Amino acid sequence: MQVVINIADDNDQTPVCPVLEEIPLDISSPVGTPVTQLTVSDADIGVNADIEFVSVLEGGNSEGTIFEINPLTGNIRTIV
Ligand SMILES: [Ca+2]
Repeated sequence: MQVVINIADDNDQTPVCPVLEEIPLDISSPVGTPVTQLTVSDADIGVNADIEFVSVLEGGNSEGTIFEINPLTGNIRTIV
């Protein structure tokens, strides 16, 4: 499965996310298995540098996804 990361920005400096390597994940992994943590930085100051992580499936909704991302930390884990 390929995961696409879109980065949106509301102000001056665009958030930066390093390129991720392929992450092997066993299809039989139990619910809650940690996958990775996204580490995004934003050169803006104060609240303009705040990052929010949101999981969205292609087509614009989040139903049916097999991952959950922590909106504050960027930690991704399996939910099925
Ligand atoms: Ca910014």
